[in-house]
Amino acid sequence: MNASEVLVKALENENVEYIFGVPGEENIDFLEALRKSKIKFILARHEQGAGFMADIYGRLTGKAGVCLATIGPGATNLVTPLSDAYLDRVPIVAITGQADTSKMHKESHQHIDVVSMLKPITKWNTRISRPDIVTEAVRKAFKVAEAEKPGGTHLEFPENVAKEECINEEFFEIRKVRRPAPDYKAINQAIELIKKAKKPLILAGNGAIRKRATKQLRILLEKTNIPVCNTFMGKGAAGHNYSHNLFTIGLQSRDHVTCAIEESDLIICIGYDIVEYSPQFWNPDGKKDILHFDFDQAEVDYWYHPKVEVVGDIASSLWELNEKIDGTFDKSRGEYAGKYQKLIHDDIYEYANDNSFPIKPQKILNDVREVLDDNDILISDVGAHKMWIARMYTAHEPNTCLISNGFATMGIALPGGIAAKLVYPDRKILTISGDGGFIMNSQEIETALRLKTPTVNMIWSDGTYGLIEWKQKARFGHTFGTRFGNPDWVKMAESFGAVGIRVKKGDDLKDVLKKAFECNKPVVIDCPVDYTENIKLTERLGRLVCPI
Ligand SMILES: Cc1ncc(C[n+]2csc(CCOP(=O)(O)OP(=O)(O)O)c2C)c(N)n1
Repeated sequence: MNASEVLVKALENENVEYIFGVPGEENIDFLEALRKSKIKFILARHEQGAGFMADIYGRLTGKAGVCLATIGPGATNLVTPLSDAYLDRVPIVAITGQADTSKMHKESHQHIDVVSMLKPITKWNTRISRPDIVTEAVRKAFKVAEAEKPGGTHLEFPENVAKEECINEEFFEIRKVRRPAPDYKAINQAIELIKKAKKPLILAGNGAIRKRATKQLRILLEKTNIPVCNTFMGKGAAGHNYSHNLFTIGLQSRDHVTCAIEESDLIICIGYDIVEYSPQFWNPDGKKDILHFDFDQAEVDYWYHPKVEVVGDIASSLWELNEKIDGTFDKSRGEYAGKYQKLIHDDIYEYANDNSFPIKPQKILNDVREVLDDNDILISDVGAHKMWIARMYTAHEPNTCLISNGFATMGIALPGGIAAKLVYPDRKILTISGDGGFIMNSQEIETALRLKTPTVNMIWSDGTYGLIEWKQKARFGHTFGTRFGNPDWVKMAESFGAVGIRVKKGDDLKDVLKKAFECNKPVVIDCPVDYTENIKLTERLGRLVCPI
């Protein structure tokens, strides 16, 4: 076999199902080997689209999503998805072509130093400089990408190496590595802190929905009745019906859930990543008692200085905690959260029957929630709509509301939806984007059509970069540099061969959504949104007096 064939076999050995990518001259040997493989090559229309597909695949499966690009401009287009994987802790492996190794010491067509370029945004990367290191490099790329905390890795595959004969065709047996369990002293200290607290509160982050942590978290909640809130990326960690669920924290302004934090005397952070939402917002004087459960030690941060750190596999840590918490635990200590839960609940359903047009964000999300089942998947893009989705959309299960919130990149939703449909063909997949973010990767509508992945893609159209206007209005009282024109979304969808639907009335949306999911084709829904609600929310929350 040549090195390309060995690389493909090594990827098969890792149980890779899909490679998302855009080819180039420098990887035609690899493609030729891939042609004969059972791995499906998903041709994307932009490397960024391919990278985001790999990203959502990684989030949903816990297995590294694989993306492919060529030398130079192909590789640079992967910078955004790899950065997203880096800060959102998503396992992906990127493979890029490269010039002949005999040309790397001098100026050469399309050659830039891609390994150096991607180093700061990957957990590990290397050049496959000789055919006989392929199998080791591939095993390491997957092992590192999938280990906690997950992230991206990158393999550069120069075109001359790709054709060379390979003498090493030994493939690794994939062996599971157990994650370390926590130190028993740390668990005992954690129990002491929890027992002493009068008003404990759990903050569940991104790590609380990975590696089976959710199951143990839910047992803990049942045993203790401790109130829980989650970050954008921790949505679904606690069930919607949990009696002390305070839902999502993360809008930077004051909110009902931050009042609960203010009242609480112990914040139990589970898989919380400060990259997602700075502790400065919820612990402004740095005085809160914090208990940290995570795969890694806590970052050093003035506003996040835990009293105790329980470091190790989160599911094991919570399991140990659950084993040691007995029937004497006073379950009434969560009752203080009831008043906040009512306020949050009232907010979520305030406009459930509002038929005004353009439609209020709250009403859109009520309708979406009614149409989607518990296990269906909503993927959010980034913008004002993301803030509303995070605050108002109630997720019942982990990984059913996906939000890029560490890197927070626009353009992820539409390509991400395609990957979600490949992973879960029987679930309804809805993406919601702003009109700014949607157009950034709208070329992937063609990919969805070609693959026959019938996702429904809703655009909240307002002709502006809504989130930026929201921030400008709050800070300066006016807007600048944010307005743009839109194509006719319905005609655009139709020109691709997809279905385009425009929402025309406030009471139309539920039917439109139901019809869209029955089409069995990719659908684009143009939904005019009433973003006057944005600044109203900021002002209302600004006036909020905590009922402590
Ligand atoms: C790739 C990228 N570019 C720029 C930004 C900064 N940004 C964050 S939200 C936003 C506006 C999004 O506008 P739109 O997609 O129309 O959604 P809306 O806010 O109107 O809901 C911008 C420009 C970003 N997060 N990602």
